[in-house]
Amino acid sequence: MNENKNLIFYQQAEHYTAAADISQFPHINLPEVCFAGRSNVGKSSLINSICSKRSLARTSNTPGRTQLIHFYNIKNKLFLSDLPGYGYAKAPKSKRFEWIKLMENYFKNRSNLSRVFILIDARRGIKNSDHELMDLLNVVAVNFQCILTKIDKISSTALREVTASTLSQTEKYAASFPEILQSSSNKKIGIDKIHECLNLILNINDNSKKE
Ligand SMILES: Nc1nc2c(ncn2[C@@H]2O[C@H](COP(=O)(O)OP(=O)(O)OP(=O)(O)O)[C@@H](O)[C@H]2O)c(=O)[nH]1
Ligand SMILES: [Mg+2]
Repeated sequence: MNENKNLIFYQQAEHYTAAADISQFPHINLPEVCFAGRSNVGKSSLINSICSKRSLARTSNTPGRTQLIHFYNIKNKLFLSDLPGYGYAKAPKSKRFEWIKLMENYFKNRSNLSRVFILIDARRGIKNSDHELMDLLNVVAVNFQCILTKIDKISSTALREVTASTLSQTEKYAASFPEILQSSSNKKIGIDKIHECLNLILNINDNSKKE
């Protein structure tokens, strides 16, 4: 698909439902990818950029804004899900426990999940809480790929360094993808590359249905 076709396709994303627990997860037989990461890393903004819709997913300056799992349906072909952020130091313990339970249920029960995108703030790099998620994904054998976000905020040298360090810290995980993506939702950088990754996931699923 060329980028124009991508834009037309991804723009047709619609909010499908939001889930506070496993009983509210939608039962669908479509490939799904999710966007995970620390609070405020830019998950909801990236979903808006991918779908070139300004306010499809709610974004905020306040960390921990997205507390439910939000599901987005793209033309009954692909689901995107926006996960609540983790690693917010001021979150009460009870909230953190709820988050862990929700995530475990999500990753263990979404058999249609094709890939987890773990968003990492390019200015900060990988944190312990990201490693905790990677450990969990490794155990449940769900593939993940890192996307460095907010790259408009750093120099090209710093971007090279954080990309290399992210790669070297994720290589040890069997479930990790060896390519680190980079994005800026503000400057619309890296979105076409993410479209191509999503298209590949769609094609793989289409072909496996034909076989
Ligand atoms: N400079 C810059 N700021 C960004 C970018 N992406 C997001 N932001 C800002 O970062 C803040 C958080 O963005 P969100 O998309 O709400 O982050 P989130 O990961 O969904 O946050 P939670 O739902 O709280 O976990 C907002 O103020 C955004 O405007 C980016 O690419 N560049
Ligand atoms: Mg959010």
